[in-house]
Amino acid sequence: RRHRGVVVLFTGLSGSGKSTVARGVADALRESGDRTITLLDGDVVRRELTKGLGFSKEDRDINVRRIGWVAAEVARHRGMALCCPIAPYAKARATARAMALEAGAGFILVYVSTPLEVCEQRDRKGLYAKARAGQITGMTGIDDPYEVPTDADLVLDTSEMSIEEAVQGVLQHLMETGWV
Ligand code: GGZ
Repeated sequence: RRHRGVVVLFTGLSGSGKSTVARGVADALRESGDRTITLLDGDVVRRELTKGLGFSKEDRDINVRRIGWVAAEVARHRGMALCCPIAPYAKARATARAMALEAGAGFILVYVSTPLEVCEQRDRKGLYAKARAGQITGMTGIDDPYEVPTDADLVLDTSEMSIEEAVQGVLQHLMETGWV
C-alpha cells in the first residue's frame, strides 16, 4: 500500500517539548520503516532555510510559511514531514494546512499545550529569564502573542505526561487516522 503524504505540524511555546516529541516520533517511525520521514527541526530550519529572519510577526509568518511550503513539497511526494516551529499565529498555521491539502497531502496539527509556567521553569536557553528581566523583547508568551489553536487534531501537555507517552500519543493518532 502506498501512503499519501502527510504534514505533521507541532505548535506550542518555547520549551513546550515540540522538538523532543517530534524527534521521538521521527525516530520511532524511521525504525519501523514503512515511511520516509523528514524532520524540519527548529534550529536547523532557522540556520538553513530561514537564516536572517527574526521574531517580528512578519518574520515569524515568513518562517512558518517557508517551513509549510517545504513540508508540503515533501508530502506531495508521499513523504511524511514533521515540523516544530512555535507557529504562534493561527493564520500562518492555516496557510500551512492549506498548502499541504493543495499538495494532495494530509495535515495534522499537534498542539503541545504545556503551560507557560512549566516552559518557563524549564527555561533551557535562559530566554524566559532574559525576557522577564527586560533584556530581550518579543518573547512568545511573555510579551509576544501565542494564539491557542482551536483546530488542533491532537493536544498534548508534556507537563502531564512523559515524553515517551507523548510520542506514543502521536503514533497512536497517526495509526488511528491511517497515516502509518
Ligand atoms: C520565541 C525565541 C525568541 C522569541 C529566540 N520568541 O526554545 P527554543 O528557543 O529553542 O525555540 C525558540 C525558537 C523559536 O523559533 P521558531 O522558528 O520556532 O519561532 S516562530 O515559529 O515563531 O517563527 C527559542 C528561540 O527560537 N527564540 N527568540 N523572541 N522564541
